[in-house]
Amino acid sequence: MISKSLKKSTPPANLTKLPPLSMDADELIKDFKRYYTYHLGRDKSCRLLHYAFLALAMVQKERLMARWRNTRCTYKECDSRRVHYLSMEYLMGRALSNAMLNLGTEDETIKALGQLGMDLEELESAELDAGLGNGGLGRLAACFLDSCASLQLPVIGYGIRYEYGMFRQVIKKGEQREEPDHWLETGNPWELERPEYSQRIRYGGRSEVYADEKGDLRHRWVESRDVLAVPFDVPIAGYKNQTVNTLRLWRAMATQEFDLGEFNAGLYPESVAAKTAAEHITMVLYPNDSSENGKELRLKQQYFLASASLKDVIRRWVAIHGNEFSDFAAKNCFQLNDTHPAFAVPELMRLLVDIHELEWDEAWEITTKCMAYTNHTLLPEALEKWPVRLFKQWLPRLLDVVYEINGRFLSDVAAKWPGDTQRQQRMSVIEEGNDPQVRMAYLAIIASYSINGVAALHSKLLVSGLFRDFYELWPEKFNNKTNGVTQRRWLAACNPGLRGLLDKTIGETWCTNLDELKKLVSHASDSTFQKQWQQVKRANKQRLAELVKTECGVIFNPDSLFEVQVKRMHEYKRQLLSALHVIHLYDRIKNGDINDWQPRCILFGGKAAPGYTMAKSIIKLISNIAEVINRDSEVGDKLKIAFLPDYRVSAMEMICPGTDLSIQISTAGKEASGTGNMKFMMNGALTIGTMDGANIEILEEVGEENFFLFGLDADEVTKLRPQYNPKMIVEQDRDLARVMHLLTSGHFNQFEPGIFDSIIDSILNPYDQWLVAADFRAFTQAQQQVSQEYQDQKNWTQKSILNVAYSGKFSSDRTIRQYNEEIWKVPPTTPHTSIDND
Ligand code: 26Q
Repeated sequence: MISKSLKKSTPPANLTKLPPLSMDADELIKDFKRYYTYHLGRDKSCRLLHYAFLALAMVQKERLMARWRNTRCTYKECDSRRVHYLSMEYLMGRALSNAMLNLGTEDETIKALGQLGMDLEELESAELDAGLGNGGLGRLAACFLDSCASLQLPVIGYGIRYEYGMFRQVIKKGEQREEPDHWLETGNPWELERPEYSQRIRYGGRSEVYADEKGDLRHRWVESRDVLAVPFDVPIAGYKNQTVNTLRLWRAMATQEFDLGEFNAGLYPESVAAKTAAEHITMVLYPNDSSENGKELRLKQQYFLASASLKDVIRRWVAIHGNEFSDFAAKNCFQLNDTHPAFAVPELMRLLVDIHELEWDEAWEITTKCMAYTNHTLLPEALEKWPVRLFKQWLPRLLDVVYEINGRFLSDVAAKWPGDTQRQQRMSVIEEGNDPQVRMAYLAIIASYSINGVAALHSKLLVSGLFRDFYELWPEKFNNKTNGVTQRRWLAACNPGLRGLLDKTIGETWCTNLDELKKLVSHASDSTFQKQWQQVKRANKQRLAELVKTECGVIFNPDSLFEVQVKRMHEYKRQLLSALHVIHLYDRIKNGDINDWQPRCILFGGKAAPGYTMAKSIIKLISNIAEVINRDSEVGDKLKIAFLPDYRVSAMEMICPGTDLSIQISTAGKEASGTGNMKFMMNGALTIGTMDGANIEILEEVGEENFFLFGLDADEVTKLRPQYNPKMIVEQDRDLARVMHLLTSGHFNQFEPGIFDSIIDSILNPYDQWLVAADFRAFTQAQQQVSQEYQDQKNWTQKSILNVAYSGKFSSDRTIRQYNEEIWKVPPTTPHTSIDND
């Protein structure tokens, strides 16, 4: 087995030197052929593109290896302070084009493939997306890793290697079907298995008190059923800078006891079943992007990530420092990507106190100096809670630790606010009731030295709302870090046309300093430059139209306005408001109200959590509306609607370069930040949006004249709620009344009676949390303004240029610099280039 065959040995001296490989086309060809023929065993007759992709990926990965190793060795040598980014999700998408961009091997690779008679784009499209995430939070983690490597920061990502990533969405008869995403089936050329660093993870059993040799009372976790965590490393290359950081993904495997204990007893099927159960832990990503409470397997996954990662860090620590932990917090920081990895708090306490025998106070001092927590939601119902009973069943010793943390914390609260028992109850980590719950956010807050939101408004609302009591106790812990996205993937790689124009106009430095885009301001009204800009956009729209044609069978005319709303399906994001507007446009066409009509192609896309009925109904509604509109010859090119199936990272790479208008219309105060909004802006789309999340900061950067702002703001939303009367709004708005009439008359569900009743009810319900009807009028007016402005192409192009020019703030490089300056404080470290030994 693994452990026996991997006993430590000294590698022969000539294996420890890793000279960098040549990046020339000729060498690339040689290596490509070698992989294709000798490793993969294919020949010319093999028409499967996938093997050619695999060979090319391995050629690139080989070229990352020396840098990867040098980076690791340098961090070790310098004993650098490090950041451990803990996240249940990494939405990496494809890696090939990114690796080539960052290595700087693009041109030579294109040359090499040309000589082999192959097309790079075609090979790139053979790569499956690594879809190990749901949406914003997972993609943010991926952008952050890119920025950390590009800024040469010693940051390691820890996550889970799900066998099945985010489900594939298929649309059948307008409805979402989920299909499993077995992304590893065809092999993952990027990962490197590291069984030598496996860890044991405990579950179940019980917590026991015993007296140690000195007679001191200690705790231990006994009779547990253990599972192995095996790391798989993925290289994260910085942009042309020698740094290659690591994303370490854990896979669950059965321990050897599974074999020994039960096999010997002759219980073959039972033991195989037990083995499978252990390996189930990392089988599948939970496909909901707001918490699904109380699922046992999810709890096991979260603890698996936290425990394996901490043990890995402590393993490395002990190898250098032995059992001396006084410097641990100075050298280590854990950034918790939401509360999903918050089991790290009691787990670190357990490891320090039970295993490494530190005093509680000392361990707590360390823990509270190295934990930092990022919150990503304002929806109170999305704050994670775990039933105490599940905690007790699977993590018995951790529950003791949580009670101890809470007890000590509550006595501090009592000391500060004597007699305020209500406050103690409000702030307790344990929510009392028939089925008491552990409030994970409170646990994370109590243990963290930094707590941040992800956009200015979000951070402000956190301290005045959800976390107010904690802000009163520790105002200094709370801060904001407005999200960003990496311009390497979201501009340079996905929009080669615009990249070329930018390089030619303002030079290439924007790739590492996005503020350089400001230099575009002086070109914004130059008509020659505008023409070039329009040509780039036009070609990107053409590409997008081809995608829509193949995926949806709908013809988009690139001369019309391309309006796009792609994101997870969620009521607060209000795809429904867009749908109502579409119905309104259709109604106008049918009524001949088409003076100065601006033709539009409207693209929707996004996955609904499999159990989220309302979100699924909205997909069905959009599909049915599209059916009716697209086949109506009277509508023709004036309006086209498509729902793109299986929205994912690689789809967005085609979508955002070809978009004119980005739809960002969440109910104010609900979208923590949004990051799609930033990708669209960076690619020259104008935004129609509410005062929510990072929209506010986009508006601030680009100016009101270059943004279509509409709707209630967060304060107005709060004030309106108690007196909200959607029926009256409908009655008093002729257009909305007609839209509602079309819906209620069954115009979009002629042979499917009643299927949209729940949607109609939700709009008319005075308790509609998302206030869809309230913003209809303002949205329609802002859209009318869009149509008018689009008709003046010179004016629109200028605004498009200015949107890109002012998008510098939304680089994740800026975000990461702020995390580093204000929270992490790790020095950038340049890898040595000629290290011999590990
Ligand atoms: C929790 C428990 C059990 C099962 C699932 C979950 C779960 C999984 C994913 C809860 C939440 C998520 C994802 C949340 C998310 O993506 N939030 C988004 O984060 C972005 C990055 O900060 C923001 O831009 C978005 O505004 C926010 O919605």
